[in-house]
Amino acid sequence: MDRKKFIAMSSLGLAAIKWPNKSSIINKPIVISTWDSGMAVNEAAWKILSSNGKSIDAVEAGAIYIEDTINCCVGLGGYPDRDGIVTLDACIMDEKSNCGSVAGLEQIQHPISVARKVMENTPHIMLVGNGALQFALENGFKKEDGKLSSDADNAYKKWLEKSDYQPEINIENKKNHGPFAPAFFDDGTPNHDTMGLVAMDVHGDLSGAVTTSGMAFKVHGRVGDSPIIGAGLFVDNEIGAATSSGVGEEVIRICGTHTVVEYMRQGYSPEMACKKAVERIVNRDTQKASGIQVGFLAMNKKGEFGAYAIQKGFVYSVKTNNENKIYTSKYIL
Ligand code: SD4
Repeated sequence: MDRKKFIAMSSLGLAAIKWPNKSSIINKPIVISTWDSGMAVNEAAWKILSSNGKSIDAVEAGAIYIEDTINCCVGLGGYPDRDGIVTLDACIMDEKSNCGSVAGLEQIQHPISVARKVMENTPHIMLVGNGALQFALENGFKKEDGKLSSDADNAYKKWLEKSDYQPEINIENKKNHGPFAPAFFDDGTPNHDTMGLVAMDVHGDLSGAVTTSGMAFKVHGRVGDSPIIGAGLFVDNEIGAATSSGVGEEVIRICGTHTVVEYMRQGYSPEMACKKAVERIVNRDTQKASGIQVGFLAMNKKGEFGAYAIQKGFVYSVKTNNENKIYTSKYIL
């Protein structure tokens, strides 16, 4: 930085912020992902990262892995909407701010790969519903039969008994939830597991991916934060990247992951940046926040990582050269 610019920044109180340069990168490659299910996702991504591959390929591989796994909230094995239809949301973003997204996609095994094709093969960013399906089929994806997995079928039948419309998710701590928030489904399955992951490769480049079936038993057509760039995922290769899990509406309201990255740009650590974003949600309506969960997970350009949630129970997985480990997020309420 030249002297003039330094003095100008000092007078604005900005001199304390130091941007990492290549030599200060301390932790690469690295992949971080939401929830404990992220351990296996990290391993899938690591195969690419550890052989000097690109972070965009690593995050896609991680997302593909979980889309192939029976999981209440990801992929075709996920829980359906209130009409009994599984609708999938996914997005992907690379180090050049290229991004692609699909929402409300039905009967396609790998929405993350369709999102990547949107990124690479179209001038657009987001395709939804039938248009996304048509695009997937045109690009060689196979239409699956649309049957629910047996887990999802059982959960849906149970839900139909009452058909209570309670669009709440991610409250892992039963005692703490609000008046209308189910902590777990009746069979004991926790009501969470959207997969968001962020990776930095050996070249120091950041990418991220998110894949989900979204909120269980939602209104048909409802789209959450997960496929929305700046809400469920944001990557700025100069600064860092972030992803989210929880009640998507609250994340969208504050452009959650973009907000987290902007806090990192101001010099906050990943954990503090996530905390500041969570505080925005909590401070806006504390009573409402006491009944819901939102968690943010972030990494900066040095490979430092951190998370914060509204409530107890948000965990995340981190894979580096030294470890693949589950961390517990701090929380506000
Ligand atoms: C959504 N954020 O559709 C997602 C749900 C989620 O773990 O994160 N579940 O609002």
